[in-house]
Amino acid sequence: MTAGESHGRALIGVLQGLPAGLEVNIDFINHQLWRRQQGYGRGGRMKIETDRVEILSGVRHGRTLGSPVALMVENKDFVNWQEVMAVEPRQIRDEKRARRVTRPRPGHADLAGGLKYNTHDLRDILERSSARETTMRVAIGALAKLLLKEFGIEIASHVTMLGAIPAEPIHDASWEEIKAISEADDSPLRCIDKEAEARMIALIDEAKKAGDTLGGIFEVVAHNVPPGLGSHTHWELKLDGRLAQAIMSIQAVKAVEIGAGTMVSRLPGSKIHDCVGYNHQLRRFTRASNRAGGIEGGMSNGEDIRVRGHLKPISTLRRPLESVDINTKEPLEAAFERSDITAVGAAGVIGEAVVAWVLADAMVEKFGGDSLGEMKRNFEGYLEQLKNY
Ligand code: EPS
Repeated sequence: MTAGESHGRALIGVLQGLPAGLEVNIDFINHQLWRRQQGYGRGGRMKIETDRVEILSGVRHGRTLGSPVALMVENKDFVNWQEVMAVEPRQIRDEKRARRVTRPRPGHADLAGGLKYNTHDLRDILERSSARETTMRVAIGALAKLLLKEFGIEIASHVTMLGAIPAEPIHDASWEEIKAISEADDSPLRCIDKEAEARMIALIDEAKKAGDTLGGIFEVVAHNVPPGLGSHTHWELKLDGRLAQAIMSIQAVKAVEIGAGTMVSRLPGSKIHDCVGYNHQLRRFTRASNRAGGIEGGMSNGEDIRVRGHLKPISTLRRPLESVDINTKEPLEAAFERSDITAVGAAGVIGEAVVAWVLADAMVEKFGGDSLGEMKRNFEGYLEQLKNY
């Protein structure tokens, strides 16, 4: 569960279900928060915020207790918004200082939310629909990553497209290449193809000049995932369905692909399915390719899980689009205060966090246990079962 408004006092998260005894490295969580704030094309807000997590419960002497973990990240910008975001009844008489929003941005939650929640100040909607909320999902995802690491599972991401500029090769990048670029903290967009990245940066600069915004595609890869997470037995247990929901829930994502994704409808079966082999030395099944993206029948199959999110351009444009004032119904340009040009670089880090959450959830579901030691015993027993299969 997460809570918090973009310019409110803080972002809050409560995470239930971690086993007791997991080592919690706060520097690791803060580093994930820092990674989310990077990426060429972010706006002025990122200069104000330096996100740092505070753990309020569920951890003692550096380890989880098995009780709910409560987390908080303060919004530094809150000091500039105390009146506008006050919990107390409205005190502001001056309409300008109240900073009401009445001109919905096409593409944003503003109008649909205003209609649904019956509010004539669209700030009531934008404050929570803002992608600022993903800060807490990254903090929680960092804890999920720490749990997964205990089982050798790693997660990385990279940018595969910005605007209409693709990185080559999109489908062939190896785990080692993706991990290296994902951990390259000085990389402006975490794109493996440096030539394409230079053109992406030039495109962002052009969009900035034009008062426009850009979308793109990020890919998240989970490595060393055991086969058998998720289940074919019921629709809501399917791992691909759970991952798709998690990725789609990231602000501005309009499409999700797994493995070969949209290619699967174009090619015959002989060109899509991953032929099965067996490595006698390692006592494990192998695949000649990974177009399934590590998932078959709603279950992990032991190959890398590869999932991509397609982002639309950010809906806050410095050169605003046509809209209508919700009170007067007169045509007026949409509202603009401040915006990023693109958040594709950050979205990959958020994608890692939500994938980590889904996988950690599936791991706890399969291997259970109140303590990390118990969960590990269950996991090792399962690995034995796989070897003897
Ligand atoms: C956002 C608008 C911008 C972004 C924000 C998401 O914030 P502001 O309105 O304060 O300029 O910077 O993203 C973050 C604050 C963040 O931490 O990612 C929006 O409307 O979604």
